[in-house]
Amino acid sequence: MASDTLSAPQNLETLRIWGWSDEFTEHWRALDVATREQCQIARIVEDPRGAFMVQGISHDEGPARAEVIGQLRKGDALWPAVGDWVAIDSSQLIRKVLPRKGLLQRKAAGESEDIQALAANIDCALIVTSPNQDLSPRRIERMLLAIREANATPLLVLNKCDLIEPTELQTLLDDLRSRLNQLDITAVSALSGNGLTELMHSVRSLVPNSCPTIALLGSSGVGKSTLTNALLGEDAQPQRTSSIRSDDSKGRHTTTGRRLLRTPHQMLLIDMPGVREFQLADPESSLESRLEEEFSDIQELALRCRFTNCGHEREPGCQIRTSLEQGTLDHDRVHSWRKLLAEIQSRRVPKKSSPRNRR
Ligand SMILES: Nc1nc2c(ncn2[C@@H]2O[C@H](COP(=O)(O)OP(=O)(O)OP(=O)(O)O)[C@@H](O)[C@H]2O)c(=O)[nH]1
Ligand SMILES: [Mg+2]
Ligand SMILES: [Zn+2]
Repeated sequence: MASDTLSAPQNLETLRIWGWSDEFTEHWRALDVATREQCQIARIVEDPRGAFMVQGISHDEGPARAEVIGQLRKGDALWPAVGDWVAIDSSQLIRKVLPRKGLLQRKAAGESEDIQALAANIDCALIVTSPNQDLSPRRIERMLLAIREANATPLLVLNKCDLIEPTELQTLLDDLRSRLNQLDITAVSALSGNGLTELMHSVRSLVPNSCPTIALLGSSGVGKSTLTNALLGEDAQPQRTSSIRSDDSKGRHTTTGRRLLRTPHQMLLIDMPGVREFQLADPESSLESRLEEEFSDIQELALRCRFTNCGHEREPGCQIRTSLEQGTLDHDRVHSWRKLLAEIQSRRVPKKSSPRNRR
């Protein structure tokens, strides 16, 4: 497509290497004429305190600094997040945020009800974990719901596989696959480079975009930045990494901001700070359907229980209980499903239906 059809004074190829795709062309065309005449398109690649760094305007230069115009602070205009496409004027002011493909978000840690935007317009999210105390299927399941809600494809990356024996690794992978309903899992060692080619193949086969945007999500110390550096190659300026604590294997929260970076293999990576807690932030209504998708195995069984209001405890003809007894369904997985369902439904204000109703 020629750049004039975009009616933006810039090269479409430069935008494409930063992840631009045709759906955003539609969004750009839908903006008012004044914005399109006075602005260029750029992508937010970093959001240091009080400012934004953008890319996509010029092919050769590094990121440019931008600020947000006052009007964006009012009303319900979208506030930029890393990964967003924005309209930026000649004074480097961000005038508008283009509609998103999706937003990865969570409830901010602690007591606050604030919602924290993690990354916008991602195609894929790597949930990075490692075979030590960090490994938590429960946390992975929460992240899965948020990733699906962001319209992105999840992939579990089991990093630091150099630290365990091959037979132990195989058992762990088998357990995780059965626990997480056949989720795509790739075992890698960011340190030795093992598994990285397979990881890139998996991403390519799961995500159709020619230049996908991939967020790295996981606790501090699992090796997100080490993995980012390995995928960026030697020519890139590396992300800082640091050793985990020897007493409890916890990370030191080395990465403090989100950064979108280009790899030599036409991929865009967003390295993120470690998240320990992952509280869901999306509306209850959409999360409930994500839960149904994510736990479709359990959902299908529940539909075949004798009673439509089966509580899956002691009711006769309960397919979930039968599968648990036969060992074809994982106890922890059912427990997680119940907990997440209760958590999502408890947000419903006012409470209309009990969790026992089928739909
Ligand atoms: N043995 C081994 N160590 C690894 C591997 N990947 C990362 N590490 C080490 O794990 C430690 C933490 O790595 P980081 O990349 O800083 O972890 P992070 O996930 O970015 O952590 P935060 O930025 O704090 O969220 C470092 O000492 C790395 O060298 C791996 O594949 N094998
Ligand atoms: Mg890091
Ligand atoms: Zn039942």
